[in-house]
Amino acid sequence: KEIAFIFDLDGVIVDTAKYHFLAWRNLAIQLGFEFTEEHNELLKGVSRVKSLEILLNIGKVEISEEEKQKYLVQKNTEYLGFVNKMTSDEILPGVNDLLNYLDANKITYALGSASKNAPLILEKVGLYSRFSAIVDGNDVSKAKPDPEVFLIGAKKLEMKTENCVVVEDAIAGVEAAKAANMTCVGIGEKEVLGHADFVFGDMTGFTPEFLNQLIN
Ligand code: G16
Ligand code: MG
Repeated sequence: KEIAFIFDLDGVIVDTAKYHFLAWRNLAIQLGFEFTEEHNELLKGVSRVKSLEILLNIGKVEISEEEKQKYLVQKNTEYLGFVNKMTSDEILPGVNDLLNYLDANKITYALGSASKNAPLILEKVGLYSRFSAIVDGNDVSKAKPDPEVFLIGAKKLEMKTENCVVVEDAIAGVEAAKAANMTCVGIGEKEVLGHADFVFGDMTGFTPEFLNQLIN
């Protein structure tokens, strides 16, 4: 049957979570509290604005709207410093093989990311032109776990939702994919991404055997 893929970005194509972490942690230090890798888990797949809210909650810090805007710009500027140094070396293991397989089998794919920096990141790692469609944080009004990002992706690919396969590393993303009536492959731990239809530890889980099973 005809299928299409919709990929999340952070945690699936590249590991930008480590750069988000460094930038958020510096902001927390500046505001006088500790921000751990464990805290950072709460921000995965979550929008920038919502991430700041969660971070401020962790530090029990209350600030004005104006200051929030200032810190959002500051965090993103620092984050972009890391992004601008990214190269194709940062594409996660298994991704290139999978995209090559999809191209060879004429299976289209889109990006469905919460990040407003998604096009820049894809450009940096040399994958931008390979995607048939890109849906990012600038295109959606409702963040994951709302299915909007993946529904727009399916529309752009001109595919029925039930024929779309979403690849996601975040709980909110898996929920969004299932709410969109799509097949979901989780990348991470089974205990965490239990609602996904399949879960692999990393992107090398997409073996030719598994892909054949999905297509047929
Ligand atoms: C990514 C990250 C999130 C980040 C969000 C917004 O989402 O997982 O941690 O907060 O994008 O990023 P930005 O500040 O660049 O707009 P995804 O959906 O690609 O995993
Ligand atoms: Mg992600």
